[in-house]
Formats: sequence, C-alpha cells, structure tokens
Amino acid sequence: MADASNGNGHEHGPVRYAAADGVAVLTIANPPVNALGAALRAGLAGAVTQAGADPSVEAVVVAAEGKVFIAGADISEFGKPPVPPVLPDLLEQIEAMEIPVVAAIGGTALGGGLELALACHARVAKSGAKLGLPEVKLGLIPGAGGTQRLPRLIGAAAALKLMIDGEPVTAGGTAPSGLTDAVCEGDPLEQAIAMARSLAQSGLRRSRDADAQGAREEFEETAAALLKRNAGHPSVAACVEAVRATFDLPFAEGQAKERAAFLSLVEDTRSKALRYVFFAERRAVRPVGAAADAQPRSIDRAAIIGGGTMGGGIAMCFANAGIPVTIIETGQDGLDRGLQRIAKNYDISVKRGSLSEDARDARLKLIHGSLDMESTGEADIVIEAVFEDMALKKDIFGRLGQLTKAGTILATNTSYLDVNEIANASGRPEDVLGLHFFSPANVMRLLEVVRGEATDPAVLATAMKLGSVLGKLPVMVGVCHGFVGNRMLAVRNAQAEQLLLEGALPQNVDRALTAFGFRMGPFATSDMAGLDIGWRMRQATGQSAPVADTLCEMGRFGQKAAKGFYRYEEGDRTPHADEDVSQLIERISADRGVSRRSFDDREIVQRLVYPMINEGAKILEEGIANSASDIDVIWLNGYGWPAWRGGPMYLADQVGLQEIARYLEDLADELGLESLRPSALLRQLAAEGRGFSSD
Ligand code: T1G
Repeated sequence: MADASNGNGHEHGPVRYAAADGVAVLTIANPPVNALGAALRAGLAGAVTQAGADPSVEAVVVAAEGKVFIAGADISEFGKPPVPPVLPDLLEQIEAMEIPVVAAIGGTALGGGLELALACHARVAKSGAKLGLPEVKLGLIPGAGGTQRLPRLIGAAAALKLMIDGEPVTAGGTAPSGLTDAVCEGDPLEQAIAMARSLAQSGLRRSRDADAQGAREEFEETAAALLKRNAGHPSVAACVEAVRATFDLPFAEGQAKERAAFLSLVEDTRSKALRYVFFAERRAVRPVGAAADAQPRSIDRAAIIGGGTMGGGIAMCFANAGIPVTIIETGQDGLDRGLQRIAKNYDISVKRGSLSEDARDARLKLIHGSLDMESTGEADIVIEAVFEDMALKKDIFGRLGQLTKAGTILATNTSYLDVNEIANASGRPEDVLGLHFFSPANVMRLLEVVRGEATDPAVLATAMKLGSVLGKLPVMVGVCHGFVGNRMLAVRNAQAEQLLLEGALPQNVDRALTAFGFRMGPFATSDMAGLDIGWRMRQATGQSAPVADTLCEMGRFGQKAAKGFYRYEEGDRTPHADEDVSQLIERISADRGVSRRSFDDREIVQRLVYPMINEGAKILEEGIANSASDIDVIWLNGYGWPAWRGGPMYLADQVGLQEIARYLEDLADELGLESLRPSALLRQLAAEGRGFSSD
C-alpha cells in the first residue's frame, strides 16, 4: 500500500494523499459516512489537482475509510447556497484527468458516492458492497451525472430501473454487468492500484464517451411501465427525461438537463419533507436524557408470553435477528396454533423468494414453545403479549417479578393501558417498560418504547438498542392512554365518526384521506382491524361512537364479518359502499336532530388532521413525546402518513399554527367541544409566529 511517510504524503482536509511508485492514493476519512460535504469536495479537488501536477504520478486511486465508501452528497446542504466545487464540477475534474483514476469501493457507495465512482475511469469493488442511486427516495434524481454515465455503462433500461427502484445492488451479486470493472474479496485497494497501473499503460476510457447502451425500445417500454406504476411521483418523470437524453443529446447537454431537473426538485416541497423525514428518523432512535448515558444490557435470550398474532410476530422479530426466543402459552392447542402460524408466515416468505429455505429453517430452530412460565427464568427479556385485560397483565407481571432473574427486562406490549400500573404489579418497576409493537409485528418498523415513571435508564437504553437490533424504528414515549400514536388516532377517529353524523358517509371520508396520501382511510382501516376491538375499548372506558357501536351490535365487525362500515364480497377485501349503512347513518343523524350537509375533501382533511395536531401539541406539553419530529416519525411508520408530507406536526408548520388555532377555535364553538380548543402550547407558538419544529 502507498506510504505517506515517503514525503509525498499530504492532507487535503478529510482526504489523505499518499503517492508512491507512481500511484497517488487519495483516502477519504470523513466520518460517519464520508458524505460529500463542501470540505470533502474541496479536499478531493485539491488532492486530484496535486496528483495531476506531479509528473511522478501516473495513476490515481480513490479509496475511503470505514464501512461506507461514500454515502452520497451531504443531504443537510440541500437548499442552501452551493459551495464550490459543486459535485458535478468535481466529477468532471476527475473524469477529465489525463492519468487514470480508479475507485476502490470497499463499502457502500450511494448517490453522489456512486456517481463519483462512475466518473472514475474504472471501479474495483469489494464483493457485497452496496451500490445504489437512492435519490428518488428523497424526491430527487441523481444530480451529478449519474443519469448520463450509468446508462452508458449498464444500459439505459437497467439504469432507469436501478434509479427508480432506489434500492442498492451488491457488487459481485445483483449489480448489473458493467457497473464495476472488477470485484474482489476483502480490501479492493491493492487490486485498484494494479488496475490503475495497467490503465496507465493501456490508456484510459471515460464513461461519458460511450454511446447510450441498450435498445431504445427496451428503454421506452421500461419507462412507460415505471411511469404508470409511479404516476404522480415527481422524480420518476424527471429521471425518465434525463436518461432519455442519453439517446438524443451529447453528454454535456444531457448533464445540463439532469442538473436543471435536480435543482428544481431540491426546491419541491415533497423533497423537502422527505429530507426532513430522513433526519427525523435518525434523531428518533437516539436515546435521550439519562438513557443516553446508560449502558445497555445484553439480550441473548428472550421469552414471549402469549403466542397469538402479536406474540408470534414479536417472536419472529427475535428469530430474524438471530436471538433464541421461547413462546409461552397456557394450553397446547394455543401454543401449537402459534407455532404453526409462524411456520406458515416463513413459508410464505420462502414462496415469495424473500427468504431462503435455509434461513427459514435456521430461524425456526431459534423459536421454542413452553407451557411453563418457569421457562422465563433464563430470559434476558420477557415480553407480555396477551390480550388487553389489566387484571390478567398484572397477574402475569406479579409472577414474572418472582420467576425471572434479577435484571431481566419485563415488557408489556399493551397498546394503551397504564404501564405504571402494570410495572408496580411486578414488584420491580425499575425493570419494566412498554414495548408497543405494531401489527403485524414482524413487518411494521415502528416500536413505541414506553418509559414508566420508575423505569431504569439502562432498561430504556437496552430497549432502544434492541429495537434497532430487531430492525425496528424505536421511539421513546411516555405513559398516557394510547401513548402517542393511538392517542392521536383516537382523536382522528372521533372526528371521523362525528362527520358521519353531520352528513358525510364512510366512502367520502376515506376518499379524502386516500387523496391526501394515506393508503387507507379510517373506516376501511377499522373494518380491516375489526370494529369489535374499538368497541371493547369504548365499553371499558365508558365512551361511545354511535355509528360504530350500532354496527357492532348488528354483528358488523368489519372484514372478518364480511361487513362493517362497508360490505365485502366472499374472499375479497375490497370495500364496497353499503346502502344499509348509509340509511343507518342517516337514521342516527335524524334521531339526534342533526341536519346533514356535504363536506369537500379539504374540509374533511382539516377536520381530521387539525384536532390530531392539537393532540400532538398536548402530548408535547405533557412530555409524552420528546419532540415534534418524534410524533411525525410515529405517524409515518405506524399509521401510514404519506412521507412526502413529512408528518402531522411538520404539516402544521407548513400550514401555519395561527390558521390551525383559528380553525380549532371555530370548530370548538360550532360543536360545543372544549377539548377541541387549541392547546396552550399551540396558542403560544401561534402567538409567537413560530412552529413546532426546532429547526
Ligand atoms: N448526508 C448527510 N448525513 C448523512 C448522510 C448523507 N447523505 N447519510 C447519513 N448521514 C448521517 C445520518 O444522518 C447519521 O447522522 C449518520 O450519518 C449515520 O447515518 C448529488 C443528490 C449510508 C446506508 O440517500 O442510506 O447523493 O444521526 O444512521 O445505518 O446525486 O446513512 O449520526 O447525526 O443512516 O450505518 C444520497 C443516505 C444522497 C444515502 C449508512 N444518499 N444514507 O447507514 O448510518 S443525495 C443517500 C444512508 C445524493 C447526488 C444526490 C445511510 C447509510 P447522526 P445512519 P447507517
């Protein structure tokens, strides 16, 4: 390897320069992910200039420290005044070099990181290195030549698919041929140096000089299919136009077209929201307060109390992470059903091709069953996932407090009950917290980590780390009825039900919310989950929802009863408006003397979302959530809030809190509901002309 000690070493900011035996090695060291911020771009420009000016240097290799080669442009710089050298100019400088520049890709290369490698004259990658252009996930397109160079290396159709999919491919695995020039096991540096030397003799080639690869009609067919599947996505159309230019325009003109589209998308509100979400999700998983300084405990064995849908899904999360787990049930039939459901779920994944048979078998070997609570004795964490009955949960935690070893974490998966009351029943509340998984637990990323008033910070730190180990998105929340997500959902559903009484029908409300960007509206969602769940909760808490309660009394529990708010054909989950329900709703309105009126989509969205935002403000006031962005992350990952709208609290800042406060005052007056009045925090921020976001 080139040695800086020979006097040819030099530091260019986060780039180490070391020339030896005719090859200059530029090593990027810009933790945590070598993002191409201004300092790194300047460092690379300086190092490349030094190499080009040194007559003893006949070739260059660009390498990087860490598990990530380059994570891409620095996303935090978007929307700010550009600082030269901008990335396209830097890449043009690299590509224009008269001596060969070879990329030694030892780890993940994404976005501008892969574009830098494409501008090099060759690419040597470590086997398994992830290579991708994920810009569409940020509502962007590659903005540093990727739409022009990649098609010239792997073909226009393949390039377009890779960009629109946004997922990385792996070197030596799923990467299309032409993306790399060589793949090696281990560190690619030595092979990259050898390739650089070889190119110095044989002459270099630039991807920009190649013709567009692949048949035009194949590209156009691919483009048409992708445009149809992603109708309305701003990045997709721009990507197609930019890649199409590789057939019709010289490189420079195509790159100019790409750059114009990229700069326009950077200013698009949808991209701004997606970039907000990128950072919000990374902030959310970091423990805060005393938990941030606490040492997490190790979790080598787990136990789940309850082998139902939730318990089985949670057990799968542990097995998927390679952690042995025991499911404890009260009867053999229940245990067998639970284990069979898990095996079936894995078989479905194998059939879909998303899981190998070996992986399935390995995971099943990690999942054990028991009828004896004593078998929790060896577990480092026990998660209770029985149905929502406080007396039962308290009995279980009383026994777990006796049966488990000191330091074992005891967690309840309750979705709304008082975690403090459950914790106190254990006799060791400091080891107890809530781990609110979302159904299906083996699929949904969100995990609300519910801190009890006595929960030890080390227990919280362990839970946050475990959440990430299980591939979840753990967000710390406090104890209240429904924590964060379900508490706001209850407010939204109450308004949805109220709208039915005032004149809307389920299909009107659901259509407004799906047009807003939700995959499903509140009524179709209730039918899918089962109306009886909410009915039981309302009966337990003395609440009522006239329409939903009446439907339950009629046995219309939703999809499982082939009718709820909608009716369903045999074996088909498509909701169909039901005239019987419309007449029932109109009757209930009449019985209450409510004169019905129509509502447009805009008013329906305001009616459902603004009270949710107000509840989010109360959640912040009470310290139940640590930040407004945590509330957004919960709604994005647990309730299907459209990511390109940022989240309810992000939306509030876009709408303006003054308008929301004014709307809520009017609504509270109209409905005579004091609970709808703007919260103190919302009123204060509105008066100060501020928003929820601290940024
Ligand atoms: N810019 C700025 N900060 C970034 C970053 C980026 N591209 N990527 C990661 N970070 C921060 C992140 O916020 C976190 O900060 C820390 O690094 C670790 O991240 C011109 C326009 C590379 C797979 O979209 O996918 O290039 O919380 O927790 O789990 O055409 O980071 O520590 O303060 O995610 O090991 C395209 C985004 C940009 C890739 C590593 N690139 N990054 O995952 O770490 S647009 C991306 C990732 C672009 C060009 C276009 C992942 C990772 P903090 P992390 P990780």
